[in-house]
Amino acid sequence: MQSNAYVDSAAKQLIAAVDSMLRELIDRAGEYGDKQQRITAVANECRQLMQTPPTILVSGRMKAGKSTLINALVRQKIAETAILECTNAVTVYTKGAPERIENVSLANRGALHSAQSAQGVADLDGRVKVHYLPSQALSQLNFVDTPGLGTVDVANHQIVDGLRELTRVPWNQHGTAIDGLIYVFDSTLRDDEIAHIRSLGFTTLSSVGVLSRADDFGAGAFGPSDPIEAARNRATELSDDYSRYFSSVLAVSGLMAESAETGAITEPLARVLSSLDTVARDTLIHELETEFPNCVSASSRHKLLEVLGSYGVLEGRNSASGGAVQLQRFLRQASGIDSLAGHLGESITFATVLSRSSYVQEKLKDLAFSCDAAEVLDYWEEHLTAQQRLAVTIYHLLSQSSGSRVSTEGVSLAEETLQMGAVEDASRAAEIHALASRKLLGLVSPLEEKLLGAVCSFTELIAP
Ligand SMILES: Nc1nc2c(ncn2[C@@H]2O[C@H](COP(=O)(O)OP(=O)(O)OP(=O)(O)O)[C@@H](O)[C@H]2O)c(=O)[nH]1
Ligand SMILES: [Mg+2]
Repeated sequence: MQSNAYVDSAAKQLIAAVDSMLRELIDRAGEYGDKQQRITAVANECRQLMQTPPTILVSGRMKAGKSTLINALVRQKIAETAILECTNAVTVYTKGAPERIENVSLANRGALHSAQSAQGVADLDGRVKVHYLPSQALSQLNFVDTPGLGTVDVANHQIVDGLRELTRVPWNQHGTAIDGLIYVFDSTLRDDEIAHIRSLGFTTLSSVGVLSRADDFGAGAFGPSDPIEAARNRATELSDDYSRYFSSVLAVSGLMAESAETGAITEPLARVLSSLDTVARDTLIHELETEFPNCVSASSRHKLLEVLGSYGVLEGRNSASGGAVQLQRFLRQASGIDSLAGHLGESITFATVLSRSSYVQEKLKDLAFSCDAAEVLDYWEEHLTAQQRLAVTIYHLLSQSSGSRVSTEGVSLAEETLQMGAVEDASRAAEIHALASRKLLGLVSPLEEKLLGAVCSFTELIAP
């Protein structure tokens, strides 16, 4: 895995390089006579796109904990959550003031590939909203909440079916489509979930799996072993098992993170919890299972379980004696939300920047052709480093590879190359280089040949 600093700066450097290229293009657009306006418009649109935070779709089976997770990530209780099925629209959460909710009409947006996709998008009309709110957390990422898979509600089922079209349609005036996926699940993926994930069409690099309800994993909080630790171990195994779908699988307790991040941990709550610190564990487990316990009032028991879950009550007692701040710190740390936020901010953001850079490059090619201005392509060469250009090329080829023309091994080599990025892991780069070169010899598909060729050039830069 890459070091945090690298990916962060790699994404920033790539944005800066593409931006300086676009600015030069705008400055010199006058040289293209009557094409000036067109070139300027395209370059401005691309600049806007590069600056827009990535938009991440949150999907998963009904009641998997999607809305709870969004609240935790946005640090505000904005999405409705409940024990019964409750999300029945697609809502994009994005930064904006004043706070408001707008309906999006999708019918006229973007080029749709077929009558079938037009129908899919039409079915979503009136069920997609954008919720603008002045939240600091939303300056880094936008989130999209969705109804769950496996619903028997016909309208919700139609929405989930339509998501595969939605991911390709721009939802805002900047032409931004959905960039990445958080898939929320609580044990293993079933066949319909795998088919759904594939249909959404994201590359592995842009997708992360969340093993949710980590606080309730396995035998749960009352069981013999720590559920969060067990969930983390399981997530590590699943990262390998599901490497075809996700860049990583992370164990998260959405409930504990939501409570920690949205102001639910008050001093009175911490005080009640800390009063339980001296109660023996077995006694407390028994008390929590009865509706009218002896050690706290029935309403306090209800409130504690609602906000903290059983694990939070049992394991948070000790921290609670240090007050609300310490309890909140414990919950956040145990919830695993920081690892997820880190992954979104690094890997998925980097993948988004690569994907958008690739879009900009395609736009330049269009301009070069339609404005008879082949020189604009030189700007790309001049402003981006060889490493940046190769990374964009690999990403571009990868995004074309979802089909059978490239072997899964070819795809995973390319993805690993990008993930490794230029952490300058020379020995790993040399290994991948050797593998890719060997594979190149026996190739039949032109796309795979290009992909592995790019991997070879990229790894050569890292490990000459
Ligand atoms: N113990 C525990 N409960 C959770 C966790 N995440 C969510 N829940 C609870 O599970 C229930 C469903 O959570 P939601 O966030 O509404 O789930 P959802 O996937 O958005 O549900 P739908 O939108 O109806 O498909 C709520 O009562 C949450 O409090 C978690 O990490 N641990
Ligand atoms: Mg929901």
